[in-house]
Amino acid sequence: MPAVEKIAPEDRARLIADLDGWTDLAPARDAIAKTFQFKNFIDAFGFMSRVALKAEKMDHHPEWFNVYGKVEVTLATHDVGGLSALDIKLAAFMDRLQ
Ligand code: H2B
Repeated sequence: MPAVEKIAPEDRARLIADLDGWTDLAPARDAIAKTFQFKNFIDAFGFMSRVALKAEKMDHHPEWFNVYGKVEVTLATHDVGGLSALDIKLAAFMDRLQ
């Protein structure tokens, strides 16, 4: 049994709604996504650097794509093939940095 588990279907919508502006990608994919917009590359990269340190601590890593001040983030837990509490935790951390 994996250390983390998929979020139960009955909890999913509420947990995502409690975050700040994350989109549920289901049914296309069991994942959440958000685009962060910063005023320039340095601010975007600063955000990514802080998230990178947190991700390493959590051993839980984002999928992301950066162009100048824009950072497109997708969160999913590859080990369980879907969304877990780790994704919610990392998403909330990113929201606090915004
Ligand atoms: N990140 C994400 N997003 N999902 C995972 O399942 C995952 C991870 N697993 N980071 C971790 C690393 C695992 O591969 C290592 C071996 O602990």
